[in-house]
Amino acid sequence: MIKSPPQQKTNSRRPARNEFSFKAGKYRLDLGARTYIMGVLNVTPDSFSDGGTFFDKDAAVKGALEMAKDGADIIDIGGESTRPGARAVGAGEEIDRVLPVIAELSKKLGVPISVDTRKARVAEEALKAGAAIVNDVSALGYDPAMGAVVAKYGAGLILMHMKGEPETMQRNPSYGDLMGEIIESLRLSIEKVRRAGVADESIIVDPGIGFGKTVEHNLEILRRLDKLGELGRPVCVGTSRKSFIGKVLSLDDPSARLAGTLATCTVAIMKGARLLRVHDVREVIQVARMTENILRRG
Ligand code: HH2
Repeated sequence: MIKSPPQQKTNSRRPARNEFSFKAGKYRLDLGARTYIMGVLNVTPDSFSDGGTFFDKDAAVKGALEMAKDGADIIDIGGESTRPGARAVGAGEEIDRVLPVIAELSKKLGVPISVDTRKARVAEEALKAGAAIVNDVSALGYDPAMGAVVAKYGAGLILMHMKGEPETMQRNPSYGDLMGEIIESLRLSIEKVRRAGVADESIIVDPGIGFGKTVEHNLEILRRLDKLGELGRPVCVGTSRKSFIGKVLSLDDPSARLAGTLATCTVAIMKGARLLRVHDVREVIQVARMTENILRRG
């Protein structure tokens, strides 16, 4: 029988309990109680894993409702692929893709909707239509107006680290001190959004697996994820089906990377992650509950 797990004890500095409380619009999530799961829904023709699957509005709505039924705590909706080499999409086109889906889901879903965008205009339209969280993979690096929009709506904000731009970020990325540079960059982003009026309790940080990182960098981030505890905010991780898993396991097809994804999720939870961004909601929830039970009994 699954009982609710206690606090995990794996962060190098143990954050205070209120550091796990996440406020996003009308929602308050207690990320200290258990690992939260964010289902990925890309309303795009070209995302690396689910591209095309949810490009049709009805398919997207159905997919999101299924993920929620499977137990997803948040649905993350994106209208622009940020995979390496992806073509950038204009704000108008991105809005046309995500808005109808968010508008319909906000009436039907009982869990918060997150919009995966780097553009303040897209974020504002999504928040008006009922989204509660903005997932900015550029951590305000792309559009400095993002902080003010998030503050205006009292939304939640995921700040993700990315080195460079999606088009070129995988051309030989290098770091002197990988974790130190990620933490410093996220610290500056936190300061920026604070100045824009975003409350600390509405901020989550993410090391940005695969965004300007080699296979070795991604593996090291997972090994040393607990270092991010220094930032005093909950940590989100998105490893799901990503190419570093394909490279380690020699699997070209992203949908064949489930077992590898589950291994990365287990390690991420052990190293303090509070939110996992995944395609395979049902399977990852089982991994999360199992891992939490082991940690509690350890
Ligand atoms: N990864 C992707 C997109 N958004 N957001 C956060 N916070 N963390 C991540 O690791 C992350 C993210 C890339 O994956 P995906 O959306 O599945 O593919 P694509 O960018 O091709 O749409």
